[in-house]
Formats: sequence, C-alpha cells, structure tokens
Amino acid sequence: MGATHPLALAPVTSPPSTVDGFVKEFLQNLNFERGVTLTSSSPNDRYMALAHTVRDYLQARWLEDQRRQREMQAKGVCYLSAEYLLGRQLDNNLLATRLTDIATEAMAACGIDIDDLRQQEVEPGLGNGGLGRLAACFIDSLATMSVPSIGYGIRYEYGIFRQTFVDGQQVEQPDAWLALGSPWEFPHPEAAQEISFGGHTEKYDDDGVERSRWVPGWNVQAVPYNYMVPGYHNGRVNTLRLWRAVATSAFDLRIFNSGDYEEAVRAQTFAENISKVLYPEDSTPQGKELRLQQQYFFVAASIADFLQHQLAEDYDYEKLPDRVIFQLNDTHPVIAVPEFMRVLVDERGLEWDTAWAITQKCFAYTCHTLLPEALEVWSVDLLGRLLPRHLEIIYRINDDFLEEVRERFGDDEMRIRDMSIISEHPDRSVRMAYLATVAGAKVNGVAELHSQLLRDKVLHDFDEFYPGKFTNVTNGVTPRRFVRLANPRLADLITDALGAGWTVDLERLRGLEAFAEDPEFRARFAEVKAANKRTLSEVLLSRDGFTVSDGHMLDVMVKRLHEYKRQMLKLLHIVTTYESIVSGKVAAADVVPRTFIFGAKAAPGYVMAKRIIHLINAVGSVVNSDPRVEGRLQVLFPPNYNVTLAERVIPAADLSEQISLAGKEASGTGNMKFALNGALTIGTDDGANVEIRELVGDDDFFLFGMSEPEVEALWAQGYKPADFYQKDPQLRAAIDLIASGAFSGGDRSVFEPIVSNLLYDDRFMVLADYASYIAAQARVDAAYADQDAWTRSAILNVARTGFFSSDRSIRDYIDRIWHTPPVL
Ligand code: 26Q
Repeated sequence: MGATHPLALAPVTSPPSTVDGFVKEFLQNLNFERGVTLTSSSPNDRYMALAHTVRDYLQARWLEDQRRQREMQAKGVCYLSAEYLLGRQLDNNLLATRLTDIATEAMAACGIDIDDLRQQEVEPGLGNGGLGRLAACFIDSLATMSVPSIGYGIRYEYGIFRQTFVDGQQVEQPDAWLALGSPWEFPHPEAAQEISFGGHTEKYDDDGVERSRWVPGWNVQAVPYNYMVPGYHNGRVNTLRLWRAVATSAFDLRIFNSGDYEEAVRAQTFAENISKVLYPEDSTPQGKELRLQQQYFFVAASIADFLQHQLAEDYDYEKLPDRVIFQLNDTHPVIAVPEFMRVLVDERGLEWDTAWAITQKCFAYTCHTLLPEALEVWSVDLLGRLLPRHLEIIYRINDDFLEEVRERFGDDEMRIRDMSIISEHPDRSVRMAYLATVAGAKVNGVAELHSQLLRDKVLHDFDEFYPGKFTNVTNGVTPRRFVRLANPRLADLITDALGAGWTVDLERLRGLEAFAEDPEFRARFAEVKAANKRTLSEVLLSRDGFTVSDGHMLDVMVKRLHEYKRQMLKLLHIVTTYESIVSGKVAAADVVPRTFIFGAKAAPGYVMAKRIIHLINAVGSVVNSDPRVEGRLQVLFPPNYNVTLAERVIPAADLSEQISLAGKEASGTGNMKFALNGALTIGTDDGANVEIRELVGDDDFFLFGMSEPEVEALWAQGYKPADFYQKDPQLRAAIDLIASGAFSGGDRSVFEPIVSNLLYDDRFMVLADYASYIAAQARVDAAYADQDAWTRSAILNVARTGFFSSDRSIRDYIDRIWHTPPVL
C-alpha cells in the first residue's frame, strides 16, 4: 500500500452508543438508504433503517474479525450445511450488541414502537426443521465462544414453503422472503466462484504418470452473500457465507452474440434455478438432479473460497489438517469429499495417497437419522452425467477401501457388498453416508442413544473396521435465542436469582434447584408461565383469530409432520378423551381442561402426512364446537409453524410432547427447548429424551412406551396392530369414532386410509404404545391438579437441563472432533 490515510487504520464506524447517536444514524439511514423522511416512511422503511443502523454497528468488528482469522492462521471450522433455519435476525443482533435498550428508546423518541418493526421482519426459513435449526444454533455458539469458523450454505431465493390451510388441508405457498429486501446480507459478486458441471473426463500423460482431467460441459457462477453472526456480548462477529447461483457472463455473452436472445435468457434461468428453492423434504429424499446440483454447487464454491481466501498462495497442503476441519452436516454436503480430492490431485498436482491422507483428516461427518429411507443415495447414472470426474474419484476411493477391507476380513463377499460405497440394488448408486464414513476423521451421532444405534446397527461394519472413529455429540440449542429472547420474563427471573452469567454458562441453571423449594420463587415462576400464555394467546388471536381458553393446561406438539414422530398417537389421546365425554363415560366437568397446540408442516409429496394434518384440523373443528365438551378441550393448529412462532409457543407450554417410536428420532432439539422453558415432558425413551430424563429425573418426566429393544423384539415376533385394537375397548372406541365419519361430516372414506394404515400397516407402532401413553397422560392430569407441585417440577426441569446448551455441544465437537481451541 502507498501513503495510508490515518482513517484507513481506524475502526470503520464509531458505534452509536447513545440514544441520540442512534436516532441520528437511524434518521440518516431513513434518508439516504431508503430515500424517505420519518413522516413519509412505511413500516418496512423503518424496519430497514433500524436494521441498517444495527448492522453498521457490527460492521467494524466484523471486518476486524475477518482480518484476524486470516492472519492468525489458527485452525478453524468450515461448517458445511445445505440448511440454516435462522429465524429473525433483528432481535438477536440487538441482544448480541447490547443495543436493545438504546434502540427501543431511540425508536420511542421517533414515535415508533420497536415491536411494530420487529413484526416487519420475514424470517429467513432456509431450512426444513431440526437439522437446519441446529446449524443456526451452532454458528451462534461458535461466534459466542470465539471459535474461528465460517458457515457455508445456500442462499435459497425461496425458503421452506408457507403453509396455509384450505378446508383443513395443507396448501403450500412460496416463501418470498426476499421480496422486500434483506438488510442483513452483503453480496460480493467480485468474489464469485465459477462452478462446473457435466462434460467428460480425459486421460493424459503427465511425465509418465497417467492422470485424469475433467472437461466440463457447462458452468455457473456462485456469488457469495455474507451474513454477520455476532457473538453474544463478546464483540466477535463471524461469517455465514451463502451462495447464490448466477449465469456466467462468458456463457451468456456467447449465446447473446450468436443472436439467440431467448436461448441466452433460458441459460440464465437454468443457472439461477440452482439456488432458487429449498427442497421441502426432511426425509425420504428423492434423487432429484437439481438437488445434486445444489449440493455440488455450494460445496465446490465453499472449498474454492476457503483455499483461495484463507490460505497463502504457496501453502503447504500437507499442513491443512492443522488449519481446517470441514464438518459435514449430514450427507447433503458429502460430494465435497471427491471435490476436495479433485482439487488436490487434478488442480494442485498432489499424489493420490498424499491427498487422500489429507482428506481423511480434514473432514468429519455428522449423521442425523436412523431411518433407512432417509439415507441419501445417488444413482451412478446421474452422478456420472453431472459430475463424471467425481464419480471416477468415488470409484477409486471405493476400490482402495474395499481392498483394505479384504486385507482385514478376507474375501467375505457378503461383507464387501454390505460395506461397499457403491450399492448394486435396486440400481447402481453411491451411498453417501458410507462415503462420508470412509472419508471422515470422525463420525458422530446427535444423542447418546442415536450414536450407539449407529455403531450397533446402521454403520456396524464400519465401527468394527475403524475403531475409535465413531463418537457422540449430543445436540444443544442456543440459550440466547431460546431463553433470553424467546422468554424474557423467565430470563429476568433467572438473572434475579442467579446473576447474569448463565446465558453463556448454562450449567449455572443448577442454582435454581434450591429456588424450587422457595414458595415465593414458585409463585413468581408460575406468574411468568401465566403471562407467557397470555402473550401467546394475543399472538394467536391476531395471527389466526384463535382465542386460547383461560386456565387450561397447554399441551404442545410442534415439529415436522412425520409418521415416526407419531402425531397420530397424540390425536388418539385427544379423540379418546373426547369420546369418553360424548359417550358419557366421563363427565366433562371431571376432565382436566387442556388446550392442545399442534404445529407441523408436511412435505408436499408426503400424502399420509397431509392426511394426518387434515384429520387434526377436522378433530379440532368438531371438538372445539361441541357443547358437550363444555369448553374443557381445545385443539388449535396455527398454520405455518416456524422459528418465530416457536419462540412464542415454547415459553407458554406446560407439557411437551416428545412421543416418537423408540429408536427413530435421532435426537430432537425441540424437546430441549421446552424443558429449558419450564415445560414437563411426556416422552418415549428416544433420542435426547433419554438424556433429558436422566438429568431431570423420573419424578419430573412422564416416560411411557416401549424401549428400543422392546420395539425390536415386538417386530421380531410379528407385530399385529389389529390385535391391540381388538383387545383395548378404549382404543377401539377412538378408532371407530374416526372411522365412523364423525370428523368428516359422516363421510367414512375421508380418513379411511389413516384407519387402515393404523390397523394393518402401523410401521411406527402407534397402537402398541397407545395404552401406555394414555396411562401416562392420566399421570399428567393427576400431577397438574397440584399446581404448586407442577411448578416445582417445571423449575427443576429448567435447573437440570443446562447441559443442552449448544455451547456445550460445540465444546464437545472441539474436544472430540475438531481440536480447534477458541481464539480469544
Ligand atoms: C435430503 C435429500 C433430498 C431432499 C431432502 C433431504 C433432507 C433434507 C433435510 C433430508 C433430511 C433433512 C433433515 C433432517 C433432520 O432435520 N433431521 C433431524 O436433525 C435434528 C438435528 O440433529 C435431530 O434433532 C432430529 O432428531 C433429526 O430428525
């Protein structure tokens, strides 16, 4: 650099640390960014100007941290995830920067209620559910703990669909989250990467060594959009870099110049389709070409970005394992493995074995499922067409791997077939989980039980082959968003009791155990819960026109709609209670009043899930309007459950429904959020429920249902759901009521497929666990009758679940997998 102006060395902005300063910047942003005055501004203008004001404040620290991370050359994490379910940004960024009070006062000084501006923000829903939300919690913890890291993903133009109900049935609307602009993103077209696809490979002679090169058929540009990820009260700002697909100008120009305007526009559309929309399936992936394009697009861009911008020109690649770990969030980014090999071998000229040794130290893989149908495979046909060189590399990896397997286990053909990365049935395809397992330095599950089942079942041969490779990191959730922001009343109560440090040291919640014995504290805790219910009630009234009944237990089941999660079991409990009232077996007055809240999106092509949504709505409309119920049961199903709604529902809940069939839910993270907000759990011995129960204790957790080994045993002996129906009059009455058409205006055909499915093809053993579930719900009713004892239990749930902070998860990743100490 030549003569340096003194300002070039100084922080870029002086932050507005006073209300006046904030007002001034806000008004300037209104004028110069939005081109309006305060009086002529729309709510969106004001939201945008406010967001810009907060953003500017973070900017200086951000630039500083980017420089530090480059210069320090400390080992860092590249988190590769196809999804980030971020939720709203404004409040989180205000909290992280301690600007909440100043901003609130500044807005008030301008005659604006900051709450009205909060409502303006459309949340970036760039994820389906648990996996995407986990990624969002992790980048929050990484920033808060000062771990050098960057999150890489896709900037979908349309996130998870907006769910509406028409006659009780799900109808999907596009999620145009960018329609009014996004103040939190910084596009960097100058830093675009060119990403290639298709074509063929050629062999060539490189000084007597035969090498392969890829001659691609077409390419697109990946343009990075940076998002700030502020740490909580530590002045750090990390980066989330999401890629957008844009047509390459060369490609464009060629066609334009040839005079084929329409073709050029088509090419543009084709390229931009890659980052157009998030696939709304959260299991049973279909082998769609566009999906593979998305996956390769973002990991190829991310690897190129990392190698170019984080490493010196003459970097010695053999030192890479001391510099970076690429964490694969499920199999979606696993094509990064052959891409990394291609870059090292084809582009940088490393020997295969050297490159492979580096690769095996630079990647680690997190598995998030146990369902066989959720394990991703790509047909060799498709892969070979889209990424021919990568397919070659995968074959070579597999050949070398199977060679090693033979050396160890002999020519055991069955085992070779079982362990091969290439499966031959039904069609030849690549098993991405196997590729990830072979390539990864470590493979982890997301809860103790899940990790154990991975080792014992799904990846058993690999565990035997690679001793020490498998480990567990139990999931966690960020206490900033899910306690501090979502539940400010509880946060204040905790801070009153324990002081302020708990937000970054959640195990301190243990200190609340003593307060559980203090009647005055219990009364305050109960008042927090009651106030949160009133707030939720207001939200649901203005959002959906629902009126939540006073004095009801709030019984909540919010999560994606999937048969294994068993929303049907919850529904059978509701129908059973309803049936017992209308048949006169129980007086309405003797029923503990409950409001059931559901929130759930179904994958658009998942027919059974959509039927179940329809049935929930149908039961709701009958139950809610039947005078015989005397208002003691209420079923509410607000559409479009998302992070924003979760932040309202969870703090208000009394009872958390975590009722998946044992051995099916990898972890769950909603379960943790509820416990931390003082809901009691009714749950199976599944996923992280197991650990929640261990920590909370049997007295304050409603366990029911078969254990995983019991599930296995019942399957093995031949499960006949109809037998359970025959033997249990209560169950029979509930199912008969559904079958009778009572919830479909007398039309028996509407829900017949659900009934048949339960009776003859109950894959997730709803009927087998029904009796146990109903019994557990009776224990819930009994416990709820003693409100003070319930509150005590709720406090103990909060006190004992500090373990589930995502800060602890990140610490475990650092200790067991990454070995990337915080850089303070
Ligand atoms: C794959 C290919 C094609 C289309 C879609 C997909 C796809 C997308 C998302 C497959 C799976 C997902 C998401 C899975 C998921 O959210 N799993 C959940 O992860 C949580 C975080 O670890 C766990 O708590 C949950 O138990 C697990 O279900």
